[in-house]
Amino acid sequence: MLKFIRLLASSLLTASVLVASAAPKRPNLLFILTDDQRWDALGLAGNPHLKTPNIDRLGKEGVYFKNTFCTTSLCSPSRASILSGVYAHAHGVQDNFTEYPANFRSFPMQLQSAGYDTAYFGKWHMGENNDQPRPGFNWFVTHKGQGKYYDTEWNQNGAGGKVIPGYYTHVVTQLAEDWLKRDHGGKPWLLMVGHKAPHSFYFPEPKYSNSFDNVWIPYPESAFRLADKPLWLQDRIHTWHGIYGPLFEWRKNFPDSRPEAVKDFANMTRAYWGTIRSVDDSVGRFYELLKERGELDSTIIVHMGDNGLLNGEHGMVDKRTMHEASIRIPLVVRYPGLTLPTQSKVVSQQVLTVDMAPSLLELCGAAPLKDLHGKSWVKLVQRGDSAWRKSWFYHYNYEKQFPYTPNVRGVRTDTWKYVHYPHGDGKADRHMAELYNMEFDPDERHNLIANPKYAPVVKELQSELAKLMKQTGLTAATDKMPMDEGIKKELPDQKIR
Ligand SMILES: [Ca+2]
Repeated sequence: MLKFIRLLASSLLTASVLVASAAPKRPNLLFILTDDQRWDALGLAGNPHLKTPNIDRLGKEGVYFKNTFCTTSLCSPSRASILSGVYAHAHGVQDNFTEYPANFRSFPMQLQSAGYDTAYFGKWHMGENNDQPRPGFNWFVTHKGQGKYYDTEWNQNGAGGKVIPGYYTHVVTQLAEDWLKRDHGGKPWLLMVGHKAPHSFYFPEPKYSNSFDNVWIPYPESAFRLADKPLWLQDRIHTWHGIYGPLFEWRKNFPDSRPEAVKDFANMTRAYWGTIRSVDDSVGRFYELLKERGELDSTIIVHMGDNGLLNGEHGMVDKRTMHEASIRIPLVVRYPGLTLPTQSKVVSQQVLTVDMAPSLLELCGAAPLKDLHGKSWVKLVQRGDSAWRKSWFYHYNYEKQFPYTPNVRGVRTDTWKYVHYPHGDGKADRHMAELYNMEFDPDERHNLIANPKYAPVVKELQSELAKLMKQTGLTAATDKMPMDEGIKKELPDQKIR
């Protein structure tokens, strides 16, 4: 008996030592954010032409969230939602010219308070002409405005602007790597890298300039199926954000609806993909560096896009609308503390930009932020979550400077999407709404809104939309939006394109 007790005590001791030694050290976090990368501009998503082996590897050794969406498809609002975990009306960044509010909580601020060494490198894109350090980061390297694919003027931690020659993607990677190699004083670190790529105007580096020359790229079929769509889509087709417009300066003479004009569209798409190849190389560099440093498995690596991009779908380019290509984004996460590299996962549930802050804080063991609109997906990934969302709402506000998209309010469930376009005066909508069955019609070919058979579905979705908006504090009285001044032909100001 005594022997048994001794044995038991010794095995308990061994177990407790094991637990102690296995107590997880707080992970590092490398967050790679691309600008305007479509969900399918990714090998893992099945793109037949664009190969992204390094980003794919993160997904194959981690989690690929195949149905990830942004809640407002516009750079700054979406970035602010990723940082804060709340919708655009709550953080207040509702266009591309608004600064992230200085005292508004974010996951980097939370990690900094928890003792992380934090740094940001690259395109910040909240506050157009400000290249100064922002709260939440011990080291902050950025530039004014959009930055340039070549020879951007960088401001390193507020020291003043200085041009660093070279291709943006490689420069930002080098700067970030240099910081990563520093002594972090035994602290875990957060490194955020904000790429310019693949944002317009598209300039691939020379070695990728001709990668897709032999790929035939027609307008998508949906570009010409506008008969059952709201009329504003037809109005948009010849504008800055339409397929017959200037195509981010690929087309010098416009509008151009001749069949030959598709050549400009193809070249634009090839250049867009080309810029992503360099991003993929950068992801590979980070992976190798972490491996060399013995930090690969103690680092959460996130690769994510800030919003989607229409590439001819429904006759449109750019984003902002609630159509799939505009709202769906790539997201892969590699971290052995989440899933073992030998047991990769594909998550099909709908995940949102606002879920990132709570999820990452949970993985880092940091205090959660309060009153978030997003939800941590850690349980969903590890054990499944029967309470996971089956619906969410999307919103976008009409911009005077980019008058090519109306006000948008919509709801997406696992099966349906309903989108309507309020005028902004509180009165009845003047644009036709849209209704799609996402299960049978993922490409949104058939707008079912006019079919009386679906009237009960529409009613249900309208009430779901109101319910979801109310959960974030938006009601008919509080949901402020500008007046829809219509789709206009004029080009946006040269300085803000
Ligand atoms: Ca963007």
